[in-house]
Amino acid sequence: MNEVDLTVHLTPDDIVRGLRSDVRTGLTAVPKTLPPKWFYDARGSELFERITRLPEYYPTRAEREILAARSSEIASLTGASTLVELGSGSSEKTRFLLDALRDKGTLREMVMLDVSESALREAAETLSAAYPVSVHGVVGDFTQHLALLPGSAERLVAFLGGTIGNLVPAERTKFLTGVRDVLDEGEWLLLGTDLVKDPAVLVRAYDDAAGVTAEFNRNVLHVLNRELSADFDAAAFEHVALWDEAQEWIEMRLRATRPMRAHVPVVGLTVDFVEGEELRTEVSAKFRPERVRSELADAGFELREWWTDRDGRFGVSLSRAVAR
Ligand code: SAH
Ligand code: AVI
Repeated sequence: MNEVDLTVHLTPDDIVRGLRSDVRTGLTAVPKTLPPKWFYDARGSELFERITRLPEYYPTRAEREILAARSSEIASLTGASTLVELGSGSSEKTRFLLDALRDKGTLREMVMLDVSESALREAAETLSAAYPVSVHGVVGDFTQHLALLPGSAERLVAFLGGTIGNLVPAERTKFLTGVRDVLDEGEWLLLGTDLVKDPAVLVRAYDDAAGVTAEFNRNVLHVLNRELSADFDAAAFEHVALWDEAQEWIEMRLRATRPMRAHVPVVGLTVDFVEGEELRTEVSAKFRPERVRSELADAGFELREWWTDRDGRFGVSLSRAVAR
């Protein structure tokens, strides 16, 4: 096995500090909100992996179909020697890219960044055992730590799964500009984006019959209870997934089924919910191809290829960093 080196830009202390700050801001706001990155402790990462195998959750299968069909073309076009994956999770689909880059003979190193240390360690060890390249795992936040990523030209940054949709538009602009800033002209971005479609299909994907997404959603409250000694009664919140037609995003919320008071002693906060009150935990934006192209262009990327799965549910774009 090649060596796995792990760099930690988010220590457990940093994580608790960040969580405290987001809780203070989000749970005193009207309406209440929490950022989705707090879903992903070890249990949340496992629940997400279960989501990817649900019959209703098509994005993972659709993106896998595209990567299986196009990775060899991606390897030929980019000739990348460093593959950088952001929000890498299990990096399961990434193997198509790694296989193709290895077969081309260009691949030298893999850098993977995720906020979830457990998911990152497991994936880094698996990839390191399977590929003859150096694997660098970075525990970090892709909205904060892009400038600290290792890796040398020619780089291909992959941001898969549709995770860009979990950022609101202003965050997306900042994120894409941040990625552009760390790349040299001519380097590459491979971006997975879920596409606008029949709202019934979308809502089913975020409200599955087995209740796995509901458990994933409630997991954020378990994280608050553990990390901040809070006392949320997670079972008393019901999972809500709705389609926001105007914003073209799915919104996940947790709805209080009765009046509740929760304490978050670590931040000295008492949080009251009236019956039916909702806490927004995630947006998952769905895209039209023109929007992907224009957001990329605004950040300094030129779209070179656009692929969808056979059913047109999911899009993967390959774009190149250009002069700004
Ligand atoms: N790319 C994988 C996983 C998607 S799930 C796939 O396509 O299946 C989203 C991943 O992003 C999770 O592993 C989660 O831990 C990570 N993540 C979420 N917010 C993050 C952030 N702000 N910084 C870094 N990683 C983040
Ligand atoms: C990681 N991200 C792209 C997933 C999504 O579809 O927005 C997270 C998720 N939320 C509910 N199900 C899956």
